[in-house]
Amino acid sequence: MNHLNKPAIEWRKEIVQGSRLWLGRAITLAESKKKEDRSFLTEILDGYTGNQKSSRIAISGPPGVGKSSFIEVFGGQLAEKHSVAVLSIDPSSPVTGGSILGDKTRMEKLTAHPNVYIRPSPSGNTLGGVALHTYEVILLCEMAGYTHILIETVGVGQSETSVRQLSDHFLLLLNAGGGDELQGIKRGVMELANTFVFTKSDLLSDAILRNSTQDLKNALHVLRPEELNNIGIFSTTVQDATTIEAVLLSASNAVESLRNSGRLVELRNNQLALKLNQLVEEELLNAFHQNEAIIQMMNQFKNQLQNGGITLSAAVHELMDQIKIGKEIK
Ligand SMILES: Nc1nc2c(ncn2[C@@H]2O[C@H](COP(=O)(O)OP(=O)(O)OP(=O)(O)O)[C@@H](O)[C@H]2O)c(=O)[nH]1
Ligand SMILES: [Mg+2]
Repeated sequence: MNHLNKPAIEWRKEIVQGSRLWLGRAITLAESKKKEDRSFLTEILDGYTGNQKSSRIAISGPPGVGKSSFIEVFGGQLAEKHSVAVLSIDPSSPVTGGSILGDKTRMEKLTAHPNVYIRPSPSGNTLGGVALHTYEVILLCEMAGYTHILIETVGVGQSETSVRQLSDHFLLLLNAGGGDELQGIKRGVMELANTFVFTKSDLLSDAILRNSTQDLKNALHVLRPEELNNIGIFSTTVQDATTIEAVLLSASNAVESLRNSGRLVELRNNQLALKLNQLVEEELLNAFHQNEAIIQMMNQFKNQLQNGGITLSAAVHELMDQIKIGKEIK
């Protein structure tokens, strides 16, 4: 197949040689909903499963906590020795225009750095969709020679799980505060992160930072007692390059130790299996809810349930029968 008059193998050559133009075009294919684009991408990726020597680091946290500002410094330090791709995804909002503009100004130096490739992802997709195309975007970036992939995502509960499944290391940025800041963070997210970073420490007193750190340690002591020694906890500000470097070292060491023990391959393979499950479930659910016959039956049952015309279990069984007899759930 030809796309833009170029066979897939030529696209791949361009990408491997580091052409940002063709990398960008391939990423657009990954983000496309068109079937022919997706299958052309399969041809480009043909057999490529990523770089086993790369590091994929997710950086998540609540809106405005300072993710992009942190990445500007953290990514800049990485870029001194490595080539870095920064992917920002925002599954929570249907419009990313604002945050893309924000990121451009907050990652000014990084944007101009020759070793750095920055790509904001359009959102408005389903979470699974974001996870799928981001995974393919990671592969494309690695194919293009980027060895460090930073994935920024706004933490909105579910999105962290999705992004965790794409990364080797999960950095969670947190607001320190009056002591109740941890309550806003879901327990599940606390269980996902490898490194915790309180941001904007320049705006806070030492006492507040100490209390927040202690609260976090207490929570982790209950939730993850055996891992406590492997979890990094930091307080920093964008002006504090030394601490950000310490965060970088801690994250890099963690990924290296995974790699050296062989657990990185295992982790990535498990992630792929999980993603397959997640995506199939999501596709099934979408297909179910978009199916005309199902929609009609659901509406009919809703009425019948209200006036006792059908029992709940009978309604469920009839809907399931509709699937079993294979009436296209496309
Ligand atoms: N004082 C201070 N302000 C900071 C620091 N880090 C970030 N900020 C400010 O906090 C605001 C939000 O920063 P961003 O880096 O855009 O935060 P974000 O988490 O990427 O935001 P979204 O992507 O919109 O969720 C900006 O006005 C930054 O200038 C810091 O260390 N100290
Ligand atoms: Mg941001």
